[in-house]
Amino acid sequence: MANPLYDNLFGRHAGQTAPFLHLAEGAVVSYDAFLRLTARIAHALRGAGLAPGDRLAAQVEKSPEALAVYAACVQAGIVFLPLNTGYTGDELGYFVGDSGAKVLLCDGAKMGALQTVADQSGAILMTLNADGTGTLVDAAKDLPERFETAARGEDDLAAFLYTSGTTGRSKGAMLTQRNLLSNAEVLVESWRFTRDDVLLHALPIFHTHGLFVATNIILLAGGSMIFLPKFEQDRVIELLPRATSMMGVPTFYTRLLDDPRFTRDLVAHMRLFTSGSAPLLAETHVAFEERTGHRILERYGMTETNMNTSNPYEGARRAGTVGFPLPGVELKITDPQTGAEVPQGDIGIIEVRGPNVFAGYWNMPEKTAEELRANGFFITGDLGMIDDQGYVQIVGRNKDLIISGGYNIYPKEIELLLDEQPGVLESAVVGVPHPDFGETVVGFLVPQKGAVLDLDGIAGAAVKSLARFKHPRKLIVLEELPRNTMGKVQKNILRAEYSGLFASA
Ligand code: MCA
Ligand code: AMP
Repeated sequence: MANPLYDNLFGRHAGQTAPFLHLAEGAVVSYDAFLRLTARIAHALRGAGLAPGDRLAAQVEKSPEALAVYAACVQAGIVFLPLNTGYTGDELGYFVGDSGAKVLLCDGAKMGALQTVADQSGAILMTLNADGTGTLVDAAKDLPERFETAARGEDDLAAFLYTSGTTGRSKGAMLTQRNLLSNAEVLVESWRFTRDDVLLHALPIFHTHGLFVATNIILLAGGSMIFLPKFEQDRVIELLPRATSMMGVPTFYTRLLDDPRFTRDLVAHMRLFTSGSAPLLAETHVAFEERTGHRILERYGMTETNMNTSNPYEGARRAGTVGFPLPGVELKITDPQTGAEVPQGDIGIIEVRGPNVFAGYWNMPEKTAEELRANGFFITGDLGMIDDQGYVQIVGRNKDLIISGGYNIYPKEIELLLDEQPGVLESAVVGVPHPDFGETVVGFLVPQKGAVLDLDGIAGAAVKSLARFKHPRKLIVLEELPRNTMGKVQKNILRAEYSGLFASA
């Protein structure tokens, strides 16, 4: 029976002994071994009561088994919901409850803390540890190595990815099989991936970039990945000579450029470096070319839309631009007030339409209607323009969003927490430039009249509730927040005034 995503990414490799994953110390997982593991896990998930359309939430470290859980979900028709390993129990409780996940898969070390989260939403708790052990793998151990692939159509849901919202409530972006497959097909073609490619994979696999862009491309092309648990500079430098291609967020490239071992010779054989998830500074692009002779290929995407635009594989990769709309993707720039298309060269909101664009936000029809027009165009919230040669440039954001090391942070979520703290009258959270993470979080606090703020206590409250990457790296007390005549907080003034805070961090 048909299941387009499984059949095209996974099923077609059945029986193939070619390498899929290269692990530490020379270990290799072949396609065949990976698919047999996948089938066993699919049986175990079915045995745990998961039927097609049910959700599985996973907060697990990167491992071949974790990737096989994704594959098993696709094969069994289960909606895969990967979660950042940094999320706290509080954050997780929302995702599991909102999505109605039937299974919460977590690291064994977190079991104690997460049992309550699972119980509160009636989910079954299963474990998968970084070393590939755990109750899920135990349950899968003796199960059959063939699984009858669940029949799914292109409009069926394959994954939920939660993205934070401007109101502080995260939204589950519903991604269909068509969204994922069409984008992978276009990217394989556009970036010329083949079975000869060996991708150095150092991204996390709980986001679009590492899971769908990197992994789905390699699966479709039949290539292999050097599968690192995370971006670890020494390992990356050591293994680059064995790779043909690498995908990264800008922080990967600035860190590599800071390393004298990262030389032209080291990467002379490489075919492709791509960058995305956050703006790549033009100066990084230029420095990278001067050092290596390679021009990084920058592309632009979103959780809700997968990849939208890309610089060309052949042709000029222009620093400071994200290239052209990908084949099948329509892109226009519109006036934020009227929604009308603006003349070429003018700045406005980037809107996109195509098979890559998601099916809406889970259980949030109003939010979906606000951002996804009836005519199929998605309002990205990014500000951009199309230059005279057709290249798209992102010039800013019409949404209050901070991107730190490729992770999105919505200030509202942090402000809500800061506002609740003893003695705080109000707060504002902004992103300021950071040499390593691109941007980082700074919290401004206005005390209630006569109150003296306990900044350590406030920082502690953030630690308890929010993932580490969202913690304000600095809390600053102000007498009042700058406001315009309409009373709106002028975050641009705070950003400008404190832009040098981490200049030499
Ligand atoms: C780790 N920390 C961070 C971040 N990562 N803080 C802020 N921002 C971050 N991104 C914390 C750590 O917990 C640690 O805390 C401290 O900062 C320094 O850690 P360090 O060891 O330097 O960090 P790291 O573990 O090396 O991680 C940095 C990283 C990682 C390699 C840049 O964040 C990463 O892999 N980012 C990629 C994100 C990504 O894949 N985004 C794609 C989203 P402490 O000091 O307390 O220990 S998908 C997307 O955006 C769209 C669709 C797209 O277009 O792709
Ligand atoms: P996410 O919600 O994690 O999928 O992040 C999507 C956001 O990341 C986009 O709306 C952009 O603001 C930003 N983004 C992704 N790629 C780029 C890029 N190449 N340049 C600038 N911003 C980017």
